Amino acid sequence: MTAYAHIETEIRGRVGLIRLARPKQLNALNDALAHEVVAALEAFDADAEVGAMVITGSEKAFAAGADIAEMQPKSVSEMIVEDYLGVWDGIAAIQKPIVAAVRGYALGGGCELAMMCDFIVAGDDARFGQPEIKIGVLPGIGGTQRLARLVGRNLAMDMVLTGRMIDAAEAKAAGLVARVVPAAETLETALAAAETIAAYNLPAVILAKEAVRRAEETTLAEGLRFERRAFHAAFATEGQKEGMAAFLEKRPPRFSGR
Ligand code: DAK
Repeated sequence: MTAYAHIETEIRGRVGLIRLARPKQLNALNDALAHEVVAALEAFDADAEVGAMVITGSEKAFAAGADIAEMQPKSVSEMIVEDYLGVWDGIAAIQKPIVAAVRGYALGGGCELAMMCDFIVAGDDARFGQPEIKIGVLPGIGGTQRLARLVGRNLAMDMVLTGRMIDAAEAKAAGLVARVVPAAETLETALAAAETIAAYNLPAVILAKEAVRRAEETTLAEGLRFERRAFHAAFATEGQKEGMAAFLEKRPPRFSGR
């Protein structure tokens, strides 16, 4: 497995696990770490032994945001020419589902990274925020767009304009996270969810992820048309025949991944 400097990766069962590993900086997202996370996701996406991924951080912080020390001296020309942190756009091209397991702080780019994942499992000690306004800027990798779509304009404006953090319970009530669990169970819950996903018919999983993602980007009519065609396409997979036959024969399915 590739050696990384700022993250740790491993495969557990059929799940590719990525742990952000800059604990002293509360997993602040520097440029090198961003490249490593996207490279690791791409490697897992291409690995037939992996069916889903989990991204996690430490107990204290999923990630406290982009690395302020790295960012502070940058000129606008550098930001534009380097496309600083633009590498995160690569997550949108990952086909297999990604679950975020969040404990502690998920702030700024950390909250944005969690939102780029397909769903969030939060420990009851998780705290989410977009505090960029406090350091003179604004969210830059989706914090104004994904947050507003997930929680609505009122709470998004509150968080983005005041920098207020919300706790796991408020995040759950607002629809930012899928599940809240006791803090110590966060990673195992996310891994179990990912393992469940990884056991299903992979082409159907990929189509299902893509169809739900469409809901954020298109009209209802277009989204429904896409869903219908994706549903039809599932009938070209071995997994559809196997899954339905297994149900009728009252036995567990054995999916081939094709
Ligand atoms: N960057 C760099 N270092 C950080 C950091 C960060 N975001 N957050 C924490 N650290 C470092 C601290 O400086 C400290 O380092 P030492 O002093 O030990 O050397 C260490 O981590 C421990 O932090 P604290 O001592 O502050 O710990 P506390 O428990 O007292 O406080 C905290 C925890 C999370 C409340 C606090 O650390 C904090 O407020 N951190 C900053 C949170 C923040 O403002 N996050 C947003 C960052 S801006 C872009 C797209 C996106 C972005 C940028 C560009 N483009 C497309 C171009 C995103 C921007 C952001 O995310």
